[in-house]
Amino acid sequence: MFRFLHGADFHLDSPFTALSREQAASRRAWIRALPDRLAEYVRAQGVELVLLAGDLLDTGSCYRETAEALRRGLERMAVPVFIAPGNHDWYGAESPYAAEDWPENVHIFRTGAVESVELPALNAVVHGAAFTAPEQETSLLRGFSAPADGRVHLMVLHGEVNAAEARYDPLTKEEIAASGLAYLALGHIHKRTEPLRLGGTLCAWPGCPEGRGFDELGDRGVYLGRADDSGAVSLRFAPFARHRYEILRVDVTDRTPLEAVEAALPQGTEDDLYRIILEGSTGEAGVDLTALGEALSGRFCALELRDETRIREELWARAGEDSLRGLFLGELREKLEAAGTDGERELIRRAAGFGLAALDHRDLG
Ligand SMILES: [Mn+2]
Repeated sequence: MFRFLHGADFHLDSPFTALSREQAASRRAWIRALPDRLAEYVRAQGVELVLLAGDLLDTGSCYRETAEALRRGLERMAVPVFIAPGNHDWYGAESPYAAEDWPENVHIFRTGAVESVELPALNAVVHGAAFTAPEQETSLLRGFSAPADGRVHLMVLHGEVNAAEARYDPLTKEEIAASGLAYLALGHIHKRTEPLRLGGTLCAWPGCPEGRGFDELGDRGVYLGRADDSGAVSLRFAPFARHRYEILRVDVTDRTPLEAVEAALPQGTEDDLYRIILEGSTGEAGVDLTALGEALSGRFCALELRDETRIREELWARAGEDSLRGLFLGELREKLEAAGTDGERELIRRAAGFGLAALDHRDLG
C-alpha cells in the first residue's frame, strides 16, 4: 500500500489583472507559498509519491522567485515527484523546466511520447508525457497500454476527455478504459471533478488548489490517493485553499443590511475573499455601503460589496402629493409604467431613491 498526492493547475504567477497592482502582488505571493505548504502536507500525511498534472506555472516566463519557490517546495517533499507540463507551462528549450536546476526527486516529462519510470520500492510504474507547445492536438494516451504485470501503473497527463475541440490533449474515454492504468492523474479542468471510473481505470481532475477570482469559488485542493497491493486505487479530496472566494447574496428586506449580512454569514470567514450582493427592498435611504463595509471590516481577507437593492414600492404612494416630492414621483412613475425593460425599471427606481435623498439632503454615501 502507498499513498500519493495528485495536484494540478497551480497557475503560479497568475497576473490577476482585475486587481490593483498591490493586491495582485500580494495574491501572487500567497499562491507562491503553495509548494511549501504542500510539502508540509506531504510529510505530515506520509505521502510517498506526488503526481502534478501540469499548468503549475501560469506562463513559461515566470518570475525567478516563482520557479525557485516551486523547486524548493518540491525538494522539501523528499519523495518522487512527477510533473507532466500542460498548455501554460509546456516543455520547451526556454521553459523554466529546462532552465532550472531541478532537485533529484523531481522527474519532469519532456516529450509528447509516453515515458515510463519504475518505482520498485512502491511496486509501481509512473507514466507520463508533456505538452511541448501551447496546444496538443492529438491524444497523448493514443495507443498506450500498460502491461498486466502485477505492478501498480499510474499516469500523469494534462488534458481533456471527449472535448468539443481538439486543442488540449483530447483523450477519449475508450483510450482510458483500454489503458490498463490503475489511476490517471489529470490536469487542465480548473473545477474539481469527482473521480471517474472508465474500465479498470480511475481518473480525476483535482482543479486549482487556490481560487484566483470570483469565477473559482469555494473549497479547493488536491486529491489524496491510496493504492493497495492489488492495484485498487481510492481517492479523497483534501481541501487546501488558504483563501476561499465566496459570493453571498443577502436579502435586506425588513432588516438593516448589517443584521441581514450577519445572519447570512458563516463562521470563520477571516481568510476568505467575499463578494456580498445585497438584494431585496430598502427604505428611501437605500443602503450605505461605506458604513456597512466599515462595520464588517476585519471579518474578511477582502470584501467587495454590491448594492442591487431597490426602494420599497410604498414610496410611490406619495406620487399624488401636491409638493415637489409628489411631482417628482409622479413623473418618474409615468416613466416606470412606460418602461420596456427590467433594466429601465431598475434604473428609474434607483433614480427615485437618489432624487428623494437629494430632496431630503440625505447623504447616500
Ligand atoms: Mn491547462
